[in-house]
Amino acid sequence: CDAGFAQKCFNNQIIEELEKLLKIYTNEKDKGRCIAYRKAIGFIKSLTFPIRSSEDVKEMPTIGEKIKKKIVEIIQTGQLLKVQKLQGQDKNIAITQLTRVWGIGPTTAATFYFKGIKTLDDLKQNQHLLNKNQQVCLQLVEELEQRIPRDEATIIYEIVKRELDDLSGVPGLYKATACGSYRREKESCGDMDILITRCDGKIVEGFLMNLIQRLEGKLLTHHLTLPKKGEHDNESYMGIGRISNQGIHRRIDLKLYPKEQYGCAVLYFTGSDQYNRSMRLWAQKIGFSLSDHGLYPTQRGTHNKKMWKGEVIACEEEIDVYRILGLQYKPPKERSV
Ligand code: DCP
Ligand code: MG
Ligand code: MN
Repeated sequence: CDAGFAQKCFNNQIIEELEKLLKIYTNEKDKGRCIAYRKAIGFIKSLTFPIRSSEDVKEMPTIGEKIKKKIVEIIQTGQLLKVQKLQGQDKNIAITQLTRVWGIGPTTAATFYFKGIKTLDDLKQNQHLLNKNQQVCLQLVEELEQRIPRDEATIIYEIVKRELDDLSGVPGLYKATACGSYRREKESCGDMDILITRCDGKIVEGFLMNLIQRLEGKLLTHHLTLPKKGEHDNESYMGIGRISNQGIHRRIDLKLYPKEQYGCAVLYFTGSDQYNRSMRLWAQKIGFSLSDHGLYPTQRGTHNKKMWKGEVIACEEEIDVYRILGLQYKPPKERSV
């Protein structure tokens, strides 16, 4: 589990091994197994004692017989033969290699594999099959897969805030929040997820694009996706940047939300994804739907199908979401499970 997280984790070895299987089933888009494994992993993470014998596993709810057997195998042998077998398959080895490149997902990786492209070197020989972004990210793959130390992440955040204030001319008119693992107070981050809103509620079209242009040369080095024109109340950017010419290239996401959606957006991008999943389920249970774009009252019919969706409930801050959902506020640091 996470260092620095209040709750101790007693079954790391079991969780790690099951997560390896989950990863493979995710690549294979095996939805049924993914759901079963995610549930089981979530349950085991919540345990406050170490699993030591098959007796401990027997009575566990929401875990099926097959996964129970796997857990016993991990306690007895420290690993899963199934993981060894699947990880060793030619196709899975290739997918693991190819998906190291940002912009190459498991599906694209599988089509490359069937063309005989199995390694990063193979990709370099076949650049013509890659789009511009994939080419850039292939070039920078070793840099982009290094985690960002917290101090450097803070510098990136400060650079964005400074340009934001300079651009708007009124300090404090715009607010920026560094979300993701950074906000969960991790020691290092995979990327930067920075959210922005305008505090007086006004919407200025093209604002994010102006910010991006100012950040060129100061931070940003490559653009992956620019905000779309006409996306006036919600603009989104993905790119790459570094804090100096000697620095390591980092993945940076910037997103602009209207202030009545900001609480939901910050909540969503703070994560973790597992935490979001449980929050969404709770919202559904009590008649709401929750996403990064807002909290809505809903009515659902059979198969949980949405029958009716009401007006968005303004949530400028995370605390508004917690209050409306009748939940106690949880500090970001405790949301990593
Ligand atoms: N998110 C989600 N579901 C996804 C992807 C993302 O709920 N499929 C949310 C939760 C994540 C947040 O967005 O915490 C940011 O996504 P990241 O992939 O950047 O994840 P983290 O910032 O949590 O971790 P990392 O340190 O790897 O960037
Ligand atoms: Mg992140
Ligand atoms: Mn991100």
